[in-house]
Amino acid sequence: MVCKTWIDRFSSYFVIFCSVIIFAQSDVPRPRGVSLSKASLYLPTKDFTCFDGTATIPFSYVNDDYCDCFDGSDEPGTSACINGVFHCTNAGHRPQNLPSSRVNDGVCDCCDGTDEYANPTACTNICEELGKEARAEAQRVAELHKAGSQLRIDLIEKGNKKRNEMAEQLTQLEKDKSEAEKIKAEKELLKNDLEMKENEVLKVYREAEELEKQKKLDQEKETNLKESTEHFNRFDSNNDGELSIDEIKVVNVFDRNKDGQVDDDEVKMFLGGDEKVDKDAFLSTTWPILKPLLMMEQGMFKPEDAKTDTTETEAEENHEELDADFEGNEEDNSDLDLQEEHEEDETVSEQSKSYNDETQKIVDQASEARRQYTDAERTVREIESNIRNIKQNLEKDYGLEQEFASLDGDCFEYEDKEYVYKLCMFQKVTQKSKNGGMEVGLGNWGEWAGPENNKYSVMKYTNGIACWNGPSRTTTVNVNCDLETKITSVTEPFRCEYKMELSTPAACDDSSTSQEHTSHDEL
Ligand code: MAN
Repeated sequence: MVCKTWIDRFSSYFVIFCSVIIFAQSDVPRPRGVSLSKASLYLPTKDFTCFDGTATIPFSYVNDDYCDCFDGSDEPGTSACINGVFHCTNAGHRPQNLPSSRVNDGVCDCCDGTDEYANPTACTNICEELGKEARAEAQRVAELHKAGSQLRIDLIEKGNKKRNEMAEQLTQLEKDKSEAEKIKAEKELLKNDLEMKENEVLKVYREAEELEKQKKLDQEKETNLKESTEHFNRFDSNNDGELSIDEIKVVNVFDRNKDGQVDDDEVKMFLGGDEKVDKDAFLSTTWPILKPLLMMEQGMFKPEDAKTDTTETEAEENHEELDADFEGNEEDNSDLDLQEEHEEDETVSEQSKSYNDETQKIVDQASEARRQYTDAERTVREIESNIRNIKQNLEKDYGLEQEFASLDGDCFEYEDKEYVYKLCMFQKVTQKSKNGGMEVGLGNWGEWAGPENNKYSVMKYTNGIACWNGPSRTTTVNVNCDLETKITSVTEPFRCEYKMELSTPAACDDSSTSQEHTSHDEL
């Protein structure tokens, strides 16, 4: 409770004289700053009780320029309370409630000038003029809504038609789906049956193929063993069953740094760091490394990355070097022979895949059954996807009377100096720079977000492309009544938060404007 002293009270007498007892110009007498609806709470014949119920004071304390009530209700006509509310009647225009701090502050806030009563000449009453303008504007809006609501009815009709069609399509698709599923099941049975037969007839081919493969592997192993033993024996010049560094040094391929001689270190690298290698270790460890090097030297094998680097001349030179290193070089051509042999083998095995007439017939039938099954499966998937889309659309909120339904998918563009914006109704909003570059998503259809009494006046598009170092972009679309559907402005009031004004007859509603009018009392 505000503490009041007699001195304070005394200092306010002058103001009491001018403002407390003065009654507002209106049919119903009430203290200054009090609205018609609250007049009954200020009765001069009774003590005044603060609105919050915390105190009851003599009526003479009302508007005495001293704040007695916590809620400021005892000072509606002065600026004594920081939370006081001053009401101006504004006869001829709209009434207004102001923070009472604006009372007698030298600024005319109310069109009737009553907030500046301490200086009666400061403000001119312009309520009639403003009221006239406001009424003309209200009239224009009402007429617009009236004309637009005719178009809105058309949109409602279109919307309902579209939804009915979608519902019919859905029924048809459900039927198609069960038909397609039946076909799919039949095709699956047929496919399984033919695949079983195919498996049966191909078994003998597969087994032959396996055998062939195994035979080839065994042959390769044997050739490799023969080849590696031959090389080992050739290098083992003292026939002691071990290859020493000196014995191996004659093999020029070990000269990895190409300085014209094979160093001990270069050889050791191939011997896994040892001074010598016995036959077993040579076969299992050294030979697998050595063989590709030999082949490379002979120009029969090149690693992927070296293929483009090695010129023919180099390969020839290397070959010659290698020839000089060994005696009995004819035997070294065995690698080349082996490769040619291998190629022929492959051709033979490919050819062996051609089946006899009876088998080929079954393979063809199974392939056809597989193709038909895949088609049937795809058809079911496509129908299911159409059903999902239609269901999604049918669940969308297109307004109280489906007035927005026919606009779903319609796109509208708006250009400013820098960007072209595109709104695709109930889908997405995008932005494209006029200087080129990718389209930027400013949000996907989210929900209606207007106030409780006007839900369909605001659309929200959310989860657009993330803002650099920030949240994802969002767009708020304010939906206004007009005779044509178009975007009238786009702004970005905060970074990556876009605001669009969309006008459309779908938002023209006769009843909403009449509601608006009746909500302003005391005009
Ligand atoms: C782009 C546009 C702008 C946005 C910035 C944020 O330039 O999408 O609208 O403000 O990115 O970095």
